[in-house]
Amino acid sequence: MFNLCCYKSLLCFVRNTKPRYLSIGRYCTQQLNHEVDMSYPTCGQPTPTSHPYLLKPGELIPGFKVDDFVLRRYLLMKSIFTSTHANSLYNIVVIPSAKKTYMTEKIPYVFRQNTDFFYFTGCLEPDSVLVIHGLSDESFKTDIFVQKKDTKVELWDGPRTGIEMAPKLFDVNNAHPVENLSNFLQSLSFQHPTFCLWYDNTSNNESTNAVIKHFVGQHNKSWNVPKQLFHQLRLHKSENEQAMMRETCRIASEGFVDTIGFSKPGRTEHQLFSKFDYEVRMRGAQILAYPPVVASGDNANVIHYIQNNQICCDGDLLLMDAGCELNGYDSDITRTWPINGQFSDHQRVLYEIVLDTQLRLLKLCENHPSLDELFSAMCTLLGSALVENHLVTKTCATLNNYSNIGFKFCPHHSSHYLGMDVHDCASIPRTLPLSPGVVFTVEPGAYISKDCQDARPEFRGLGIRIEDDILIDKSGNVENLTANCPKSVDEIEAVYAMGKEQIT
Ligand SMILES: [Mn+2]
Repeated sequence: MFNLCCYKSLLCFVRNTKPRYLSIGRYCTQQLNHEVDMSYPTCGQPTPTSHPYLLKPGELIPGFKVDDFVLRRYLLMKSIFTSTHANSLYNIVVIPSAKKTYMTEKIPYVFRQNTDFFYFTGCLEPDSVLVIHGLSDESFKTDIFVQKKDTKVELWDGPRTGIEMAPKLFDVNNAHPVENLSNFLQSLSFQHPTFCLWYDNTSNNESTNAVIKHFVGQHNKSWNVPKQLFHQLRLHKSENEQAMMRETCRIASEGFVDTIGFSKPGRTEHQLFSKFDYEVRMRGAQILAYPPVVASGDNANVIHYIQNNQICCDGDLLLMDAGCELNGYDSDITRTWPINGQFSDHQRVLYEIVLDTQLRLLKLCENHPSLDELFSAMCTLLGSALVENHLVTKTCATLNNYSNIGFKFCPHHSSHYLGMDVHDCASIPRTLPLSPGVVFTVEPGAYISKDCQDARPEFRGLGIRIEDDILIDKSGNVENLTANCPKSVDEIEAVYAMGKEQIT
């Protein structure tokens, strides 16, 4: 059989060199293994058979076996039956996938699976629906609704898993064509007239929304929204998830090292965006976790600046907030560095204030505060440091307390949960004390726009944020997942200088 690997070996033979294995650039050293489990035909997503370089035997998603998803469904049903105390009711949970969306006629946006659907199935296909239903957490059934095989469509869009393979691939009881969802729900309701429906109607899957609306209309019922139950499960990361969080954070940290080294006056913000994007993808990330903020000079004072269309000038700082998504898990890092590689005196003063605040917040994490408590600590710490270092005008310092001053100069929260979504588990309040398995960000900033009247003139036009991703491990210890991303003034200046040596 002739394939790329054989072709490479042939070339090596001709050139009398040692064979080099097909790799993702210089970053992937994993050899292709052709002795693979042939038990899966082509499916709608990578399998150990079709993509042995991505998936180990038995994995459904890199790093996760199908059992991980079965366990999550069990835990969901357990929390549903516990939450309702309704053991006599027949509970039906419907979770739709994301829909394909289009930029313009026939031109799709990059598909991203609905996070909850992905968490409970490991299925990467659009137009699918998961239904879990039963009388107790000991006896429930799982049905998945997927797109039927269709040779004509698959010729354009690539293979689908189909009805026949789906039960085996996702380890569910049955699979059905997605068109049968409505009839399936009807027949469940005839068998179990006292059913209780769980559905999150905030998804963009309009066809499933319509089926559910019609269904509850017919039965004159409403539904319960299970979002918070989903998020309670997703909030605490399993050991496998923690391992994936470490990886996504490692990749993004390395992307920052390369981007800092690549930056110099005259490069555009967009070029630095591209450098980061390139470096994380070369290391295996599928996409960026969000549109990065690459903000030079005063642009850093626009918190969600994503235009990224300015030239970086000598003497300015650059604030970059970027992260990647690896097998469904997101990193979220911010670093600020001088575009010419050397902090000026004023830049250094403000930078050290933000860094000192961030280090103090990381230390506080050892007491497992809530994210809101971290935020209020940030406001006070930052406000007092800005006043004590005389960055704030006298008028502003007399009229406000430390906490108000901190909030004036950093109008965003210090922290959010992090995981499969960047702002993960958004329905979970930030008032809960941190606990093992939770991942979150610590990201104080100080923003002094060029028009700011509350700061001394020499500090105007500076915007700084420093953001790390933190895990509370199973023993309750604080693990900084982005510890390898340069942060101190010395580290940043050294990484910048090292980058210049490498560029020829
Ligand atoms: Mn963040």
